[in-house]
Amino acid sequence: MSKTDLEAKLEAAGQSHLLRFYDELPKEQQKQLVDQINVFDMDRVCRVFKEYAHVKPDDVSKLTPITADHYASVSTQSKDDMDRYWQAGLKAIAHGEVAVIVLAGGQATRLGADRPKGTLSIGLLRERDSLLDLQAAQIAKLQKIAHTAYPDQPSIIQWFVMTSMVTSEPTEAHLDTVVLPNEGLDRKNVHYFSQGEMPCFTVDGKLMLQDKHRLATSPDGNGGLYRALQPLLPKMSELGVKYVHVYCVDNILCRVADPHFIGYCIEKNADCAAKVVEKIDPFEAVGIVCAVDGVPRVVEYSEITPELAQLKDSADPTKLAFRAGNIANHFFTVDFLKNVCSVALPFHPAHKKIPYVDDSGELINPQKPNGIKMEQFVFDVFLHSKSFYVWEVPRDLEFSPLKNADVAGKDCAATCRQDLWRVHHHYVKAAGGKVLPEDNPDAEVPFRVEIDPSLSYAGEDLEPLVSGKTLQSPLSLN
Ligand code: UD2
Repeated sequence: MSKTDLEAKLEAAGQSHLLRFYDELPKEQQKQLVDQINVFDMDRVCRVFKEYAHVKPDDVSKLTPITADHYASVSTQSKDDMDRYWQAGLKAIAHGEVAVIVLAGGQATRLGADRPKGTLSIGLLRERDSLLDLQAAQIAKLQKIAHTAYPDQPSIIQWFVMTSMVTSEPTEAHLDTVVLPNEGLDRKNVHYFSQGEMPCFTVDGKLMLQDKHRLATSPDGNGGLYRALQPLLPKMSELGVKYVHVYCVDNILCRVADPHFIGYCIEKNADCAAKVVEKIDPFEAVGIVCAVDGVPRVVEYSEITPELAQLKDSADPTKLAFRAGNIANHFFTVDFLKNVCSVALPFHPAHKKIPYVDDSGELINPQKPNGIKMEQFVFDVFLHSKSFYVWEVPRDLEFSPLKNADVAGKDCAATCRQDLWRVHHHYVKAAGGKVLPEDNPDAEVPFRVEIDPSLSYAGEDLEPLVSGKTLQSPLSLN
């Protein structure tokens, strides 16, 4: 596109300011700027801003909790139910019908790390202790469990890794050089793909420059999954995949390809499902899974009103009315994904601090939010579901996300470690073992107990190792 055509295009979109440094740029940078502007469909991104930048408050009068016939809690399932779900999930895994997608494109700004969350060492006893290491080890273990149960079946879980421009290189390098070779996964069953970017906007809708020759952009939200996944759906079908477990890279207690969850969804013939934990704190940073006129949706924590967040259940005032806490852990059938991957999802504005160059060309690092990022949310496809289900799990066993730096004191590497050690200590005790506390006064927690995923996926099969024994913390079972 010639410069004059570009000027006309930007003029029409009210974005001519993007070329204000153009004439002083070296040729190479002029080309970089033009190429980047051309990556975006200027009409689309400006239309997105106009339509979604100023969130209209939800009409919450019509919100209702998910009805009991589409909601199950692990705490109320019989052992037979759980075993039946486990077997159904394991059978699907054995037959190669289950894929997992890890959402790993987030910028992790709250964490302030210089590497993507999934690649960071969490500080566990285990030598390779990134979140992606643990997830790979779980996949390898589940494949082995499935193969033992169904020796004549492939028992391969295809792992799709969604990254973004900012996370793809370090994430893929970490997987290729450290994780896959050491956790026993075959690279050919791992598929990398990158989500899209969206430009950042000032509050009055002007695109921002982060350099004289570069637009300020951000990943387009975890709902960018669908646009990015669409080209991979034929491959998923060719591989025999029918069910997909989508999970966040940042939850250290995530049960990857959870056979209980998948088996429940298969038995209910769900096309779409959400794993939730009971929300206790009205202001916890989780969305709430609910419905409007019977149509499922999630109200995100960044968009819920204080009234709705604090509303008590009239049947039980000790509980929140809307307590199905979304943990961004979802089940989809491939058929459902084929239906929704081409659907235009809404965007959600996030007011953030966005570094930019001012009119003098100086880089400004703002101290308070100065711009808007436009993101799509992965759960905004729920309204297209014809058979939506919710599976509630115990928070203390399955949810401990890495969101913040340790200084925050919650949802950080320290709480992730402590929650994992607490859960694994619980597994050892449940299997009849006893662990003596650390005699080290400086120990972070009195019990550091780690069960390697290669030994046990979710605390099963530990009796032979620990029953009747007294073991000493720090304890690493592998
Ligand atoms: C997400 C959920 C929230 C709750 C919370 C629990 C959404 C929209 N919100 O909020 O309801 O479940 O998690 O921890 O799901 N990601 C991408 N690309 C992006 C942005 C995020 O892959 O463009 C990934 C990110 O790497 C992470 C996950 O999505 O694995 C959640 O992202 P987040 O931490 O930004 O979401 P959060 O905590 O605001």
